Amino acid sequence: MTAPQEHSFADLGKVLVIIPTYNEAENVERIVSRVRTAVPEVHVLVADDNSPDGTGEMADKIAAQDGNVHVMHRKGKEGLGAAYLAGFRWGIDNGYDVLVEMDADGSHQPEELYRLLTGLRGADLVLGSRWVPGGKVVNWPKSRLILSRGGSTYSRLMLGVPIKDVTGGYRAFRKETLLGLGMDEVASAGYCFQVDLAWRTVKSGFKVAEVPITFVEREHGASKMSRNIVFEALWRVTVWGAQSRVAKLTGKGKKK
Ligand SMILES: Nc1nc2c(ncn2[C@@H]2O[C@H](COP(=O)(O)OP(=O)(O)OP(=O)(O)O)[C@@H](O)[C@H]2O)c(=O)[nH]1
Ligand SMILES: [Mg+2]
Repeated sequence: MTAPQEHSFADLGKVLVIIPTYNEAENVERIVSRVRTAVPEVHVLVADDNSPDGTGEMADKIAAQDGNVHVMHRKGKEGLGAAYLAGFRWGIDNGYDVLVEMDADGSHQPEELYRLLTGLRGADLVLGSRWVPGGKVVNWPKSRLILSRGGSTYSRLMLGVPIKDVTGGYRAFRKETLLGLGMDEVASAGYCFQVDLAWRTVKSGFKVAEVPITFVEREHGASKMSRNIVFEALWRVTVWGAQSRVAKLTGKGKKK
């Protein structure tokens, strides 16, 4: 599926797709080229955490050939959330109006980016969603499906956010949304990062839309997901949900 040629997103301003990488040498060239082909007007920022497998140098070579591709070299592995936050700041400082989150491993298909950008015309944040009608997951074992759906449902109920896929990581933000949600206080570790960003967006009164995506499990390279990341996310969501209930009961509206 490719974006029909008549699609232009100039009305949204300058769009930056941020791709965090850690040991994605097998994927980085392909993902950047797919993005640039699918929606040629968007720019790409690869945010690499000094990957030992040379992903950062590969990204430099791509950037040397294509002026619309940029690379951020970070000191070491600090997690995907920290890389995104640094990428958002770089993008905003460099005049981008729309900041997109996309994994390097092909799970988020660049050919569906036009759906997110189209959705952003009527929203402040658009989530690529696996769990709305038309959304799908390809190549996941049942255990992973249950974990992901369960995690999303649990977060939705605990936090009271009206979002079906609250843990997903294929997203498009308007710059104003990021500036308005208090980026400096976002929990940047693991899956909490995505949940926290979505929750803050809703609480700040911004409009969130979900568009269906087909999520494809990674084919190359190793996953960075671990049991600890999942448990940490569940724990934090539980604490946030409890805190926000207590705050409501005691009349203090805000989460710490
Ligand atoms: N810069 C940076 N990127 C990271 C870090 N951890 C993960 N990433 C990137 O974040 C994206 C998502 O990581 P994945 O390992 O695919 O995590 P996942 O999608 O939950 O796990 P799988 O389903 O097994 O692929 C990929 O592009 C990773 O390279 C990190 O510490 N720093
Ligand atoms: Mg992945």
